Amino acid sequence: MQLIATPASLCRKQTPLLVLITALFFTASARAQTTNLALDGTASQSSMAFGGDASAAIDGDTGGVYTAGSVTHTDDLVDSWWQVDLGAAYALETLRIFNRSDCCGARLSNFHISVQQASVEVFGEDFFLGTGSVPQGGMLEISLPADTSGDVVWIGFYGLNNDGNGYLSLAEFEVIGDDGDQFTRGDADEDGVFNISDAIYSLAALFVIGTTQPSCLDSADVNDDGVFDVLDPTLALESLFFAGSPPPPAPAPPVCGLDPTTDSLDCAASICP
Ligand SMILES: [Ca+2]
Ligand SMILES: [Ca+2]
Ligand SMILES: [Ca+2]
Repeated sequence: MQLIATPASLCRKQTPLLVLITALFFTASARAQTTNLALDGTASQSSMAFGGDASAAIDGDTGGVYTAGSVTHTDDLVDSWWQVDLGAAYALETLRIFNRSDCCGARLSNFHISVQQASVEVFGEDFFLGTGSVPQGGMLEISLPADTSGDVVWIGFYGLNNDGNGYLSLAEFEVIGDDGDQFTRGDADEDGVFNISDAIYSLAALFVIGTTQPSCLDSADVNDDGVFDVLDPTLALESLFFAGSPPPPAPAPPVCGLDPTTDSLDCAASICP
């Protein structure tokens, strides 16, 4: 958490207006916790040969020596594919694909990567079409566009690989994304209800130096702009008391769910009731 505040010694001499101006710049942010979500997913592939189960790419071991037992292997068929189902939609940031290291590096080529949300592709890109490959023993890292949210990540050949066969092997496939803490947007005081107490709690956290900060800045970030500041309790009050004002963005009260955007705020833990 990064806090920006005027030293208390200066505050003592400030007029109320100056205190207010200072408080407008009193914001909090924290790096979102990301993790390899694939480790808790379910892997599958188009076929299997030589005992190379699909789950070998999500066992947390990037070792690429096939006989060590942590590398996948399809049969020699066209359009071989592998995928991991994350079990729910998560905000995703990075994919890392590790090639086997003991041989056959050229096989990991001529493929498409797809991130899907409810069976619809939300990100897709081709790699090494017709030439080149992920280096043998090497890794391909793909930075996903901001706000990519998906529940399935898929890799598959266009027919055959650049080595002229259908063998698809992965030493490991990492899907780096938000760790999946769940919260209700606006419920800054984490009591399970979105009401005026949340606005009061946020105003105190922002303006009264020394007050405990929200443990879930995502829930306090009412407008989901990635910053916790005076706009958030203001919009909370609008949403609560002005007819026609829009509800907070997802997960909007009373829903408790995942943050669909990859901002820099985070929860210390899930705060669902
Ligand atoms: Ca592995
Ligand atoms: Ca509340
Ligand atoms: Ca905000």
